[in-house]
Amino acid sequence: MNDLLGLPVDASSHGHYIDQIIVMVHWLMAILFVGWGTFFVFTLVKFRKKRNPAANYSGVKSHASSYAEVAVVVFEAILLIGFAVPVWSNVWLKYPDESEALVIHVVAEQFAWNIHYPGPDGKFGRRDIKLVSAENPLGLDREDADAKDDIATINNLHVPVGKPVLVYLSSKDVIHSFGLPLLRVKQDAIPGQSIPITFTATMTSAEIREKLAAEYPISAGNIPAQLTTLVASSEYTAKDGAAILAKGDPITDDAIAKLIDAGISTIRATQDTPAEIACAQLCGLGHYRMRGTLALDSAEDFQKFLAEEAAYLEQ
Ligand SMILES: [Cu+2]
Repeated sequence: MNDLLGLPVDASSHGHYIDQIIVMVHWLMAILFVGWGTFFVFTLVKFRKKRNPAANYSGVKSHASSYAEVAVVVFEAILLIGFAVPVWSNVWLKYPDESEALVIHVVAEQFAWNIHYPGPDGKFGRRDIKLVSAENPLGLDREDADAKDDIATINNLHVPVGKPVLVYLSSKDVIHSFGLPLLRVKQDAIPGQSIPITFTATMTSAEIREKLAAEYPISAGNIPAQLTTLVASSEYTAKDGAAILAKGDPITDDAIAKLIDAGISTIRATQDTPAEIACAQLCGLGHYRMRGTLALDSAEDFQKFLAEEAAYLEQ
């Protein structure tokens, strides 16, 4: 059913709950669509002009449509009270203890995501609105002892797989919405509020890339248009052994020409950054470019990311 609805890969521990509700809501909509559509056609035929030349001012006597409406309300109440509310309390209200989770502050602005990690000391440094500038979008006070090791990135969120993440979400200007489609996370970011949201990733970006990889046929004059937006998911070499594409290389027109020359007729390709942060609120003219990359790292890769950022900080 998830494939039928075109839902993206589910890379979080709670995603199946959300998907289950999406599927149920779609079933309800399908039943309503078929039911009301049939009723509409039925009335068109039954009350056609030929058979009913004069208008009937007394109206419908049957209660069938009232019963149908009551049934819809009952079904919706079951969805809401029986499924949506329990999922809400199970998924979003079960915040992990901060000692067991990776705590991250995310501050939205027009049109970027500022990500703030506490650094090795685990303490977030002071932020001051007076210090906000183009170089310091978070307004982080680097003089503060807790801020010295803090890591700040823009549009680049890394989280380790298998560890609960607790995000405190806020906004500097207007209402944005922090959307992580592959993790089934969506939460409005509201100026003046710090809203906690939690999730645990279950798949690394590399695993998702592997899952999304597909074979694309290539031949002279017949190149799938989306191919040049993807990256290679296998290695390809020419007949003389020269490398054409390594795993993860962007697929260029030039590379495709070389592959065809080498007699290769299909290429395995995938998305480079399958997971992203999307703003799900129309937050201004630049809304369309408010997207960040979300890297789902193995524990080692996440430590590597932190070490790289720490080294960058020392410079
Ligand atoms: Cu936005």
